[in-house]
Parts: sequence; C-alpha cells; structure tokens
Amino acid sequence: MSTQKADLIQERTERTKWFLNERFGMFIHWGLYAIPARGEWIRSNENISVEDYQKYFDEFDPVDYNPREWAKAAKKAGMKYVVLTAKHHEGFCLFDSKLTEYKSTNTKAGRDLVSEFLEAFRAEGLKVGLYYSIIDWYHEDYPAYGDKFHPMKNNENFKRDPQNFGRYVDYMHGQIRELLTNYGKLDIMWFDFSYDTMRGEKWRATELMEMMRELQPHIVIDNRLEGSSEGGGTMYTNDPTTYAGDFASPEQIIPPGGIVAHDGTPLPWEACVTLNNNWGYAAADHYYKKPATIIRKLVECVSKNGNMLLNVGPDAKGNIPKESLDILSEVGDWMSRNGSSIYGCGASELPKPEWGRYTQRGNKLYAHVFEESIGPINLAGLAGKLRTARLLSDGSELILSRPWNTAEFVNDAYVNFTRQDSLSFPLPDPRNT
Ligand code: JFZ
Repeated sequence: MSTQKADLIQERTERTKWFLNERFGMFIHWGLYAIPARGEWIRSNENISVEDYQKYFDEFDPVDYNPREWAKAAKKAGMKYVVLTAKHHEGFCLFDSKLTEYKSTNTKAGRDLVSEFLEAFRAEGLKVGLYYSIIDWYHEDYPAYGDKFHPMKNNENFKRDPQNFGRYVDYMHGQIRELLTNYGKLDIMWFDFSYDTMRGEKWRATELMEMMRELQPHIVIDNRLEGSSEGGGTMYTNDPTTYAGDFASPEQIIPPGGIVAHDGTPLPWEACVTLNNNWGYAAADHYYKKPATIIRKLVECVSKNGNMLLNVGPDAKGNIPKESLDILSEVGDWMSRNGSSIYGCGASELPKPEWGRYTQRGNKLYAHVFEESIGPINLAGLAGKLRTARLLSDGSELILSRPWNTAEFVNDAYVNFTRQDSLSFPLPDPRNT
C-alpha cells in the first residue's frame, strides 16, 4: 500500500473514532414536504411543478418548532449525535443562505431553523451534523428533462443546456461553504446522493472535499459524493480518493457481515433506518417498527462494527409524531440500563451465538439474548474462561454452570437464564493468559 493511501486511511480512522464510539444517532427529515405529508419524494413521485409546489412554501409556518424538545427526546433515547436535512432534494433550505431566496427565513417561519437546531442539540451535549442533498429539484440549472428522478423528467419545456450545470455546482459548493463557515463546528456532513453519471467529479467532488477539509478538518463525511445506499466506490477498494468519504451509508439494510473493503479490512459504516416506512412525515403511514425491533437492530449494527442513524420525520408544525416519540422513549429506557453494551462496543471475536448476538468492548463481553429459552443458555467455547455473569440492567449475579460433561460440550459454559435480556461477562484479559 502506498504511504499516501495509508495516510488517508489513518486520517479517516482518527476522524471517525468518536463517531464509531457513539454508535447511535438521530436522523431528522424535515422540509416543505411535511405539509402534503406523503413523504419527502412527493415532488418527484407526483411530478409536481415548481409553481404547484409553491403553495407549500407560502404556507410553511412551523409554529411548534422547538428543537430543544427534539434534542431532549434524542438524548433520552440514548442517541449521541444528530443529522438534520438542511436541504433535501426539493431544494428548500432550512438555513439563511445568501445564495437563494428559497429558504425558511423567507417563509412565515422567518427563522434560520438550522442555527436554532444546532444550538439546541449542542446544548444537550450531542454531536451535530447536517444532511445536504446534492440533488436539487428547485435550482434551474439542475438537469430536469430526462433525469430519472426529477419531477419534470418528462416535460420537454424543461430541456436545459448542460453547459449551465456548472452554475448549479457553484451554488452547491457555495452553500456548503456557508454551512461550514457560519454555523460553528459541525461534526458530520451527510451528502445525498450520487447515481448513474451524477457522481464524483460531476459534483467537482475533489475540490469540494478539499474546501471542506480546509474549513473543518475534523468533519466526518459520508460516502455519497461518490456513491449512494449501494455503497461501492473507492472506499471499498481501500483506495480512497479524496471524495471517498469517511463512512459507508447502507440504507434500510444491515449488511450480513458488516462492511469491509474488498481486501477484508473493516470500514466505518452507519445504517440509516426509518421508524415507519417513510423518511419525511407521512400522515397515513402508521406502520411503525416495534421498540424491541429497533433495539435488536441497533445491537446487530454494533455486533458488526456499525452505527445506527434512526430517523424521525417531524410534521409541518414541527412536532415529532407521537408514535415515534413513544418508540424513542422505550428505546431510551433500554439504553439507560444497557447502553454500556452499545457505546464504545463493537464486534466480538466470538461467532454469533444461536440465541442472539454478542457485542464486546475490550475484555467485556455482552450477550444479547433475543430468544426465550427453556433452560441454561449455551456459551460455546467459553468453559473456564468466565468468572462471573451479570444481568446488565441491574447488575445481579447469574449462575454459571456446565451441565453436560460430555466430550462434545466440554468447552462450553452455560448460564442459568431464560429471559430475553442482555448479560455482561468480563472475559479474561488475553494479555494475562
Ligand atoms: C436517499 C433519499 O432519496 C431519501 O429521501 C432519504 O433522504 C434517504 C436517507 O436517502 O435515499 C435514496 C438513496 C439512493 C437511492 C434512492 C433513495 N437510489 O440510489 O435509488
């Protein structure tokens, strides 16, 4: 490996250290699309023109917007960082950009929603990030006719001179400069997303990354200037270009073996996940996941060295749906008792057990029992290696045993435990054995 490659990977490892320790964050999708309440892709899905979409801009008035409430909910859920859509594909800016009139300060809201958001979450001690859509369905220099995602993809009146695309890219770079200059320290930048030929240098990604690293060298950046949810790109060949990004961003999926480069080295990754079936507020979508499902999926991410970014979609008034808040609060109850099996933890060196998953931090092994069992739980290969077993939530002792002394199972320990819960085991320090 060339030293330059090794340096890039080393820098990425340094930058993502905090990120991979914190493991659990909140994603917030919010924009004008909260008004029609059929998800954030409504303009494209229903081929709505800019003129017809204008009514939502005129109407936008989030009277209940109080990001301190959002921040409290995130903190109580055990989340350690947050990412808000400063601009989604619709092009509407939640911040006071000097480069557009299509922004929250020009609506009835009359406020820079991003700056209030950042202040509120920082006050709760969370790390803060912004999502910025490199796709833009509002800007007149963004290709419309023929672009497979654009609301006007079928409208010949929206044929545009490809020469003008450079003006859009200037605009996009200008807005990133504003965000990284006027809003204090940002911890994460979450770009979304590249597709077909719209990737990498099409966005002048090297130049953009160089500017960002100059303005905020520590900022952790996703991989979507080059890719999208499917991953791919130079991150995977362990041959990071300047714009490869710091982490992979699988969407609505937890990869079976975590995410590793083609040569097998682990890559930083974060699964983004919705609570129901939409990112943006969708009034009719009540298909929410169970809190236990969210907890198990978070454990699964950590057991594969990944993070989870769990989404909420506030409504047009600025309220996170009650169904979402209820789930977050149950997840938070679990996190307050079992968070030590998540924060700073990662994959165990042990294989996945039959009854659930392991996470591990140093020599501390956490057993997440997902299945009800009829008797002691088998801890394959751990006979003689465990001194104590504890229930993580209250610290109570559990009895370790070796009920079968047959040759076949002689290396297995057992713990007397039949509920579904998380246990902790201090493993012998391998340095002492
Ligand atoms: C993107 C956004 O489109 C979506 O609205 C949300 O913000 C999510 C987190 O990210 O989702 C994608 C990304 C890639 C594709 C489709 C949706 N794709 O490649 O077709």
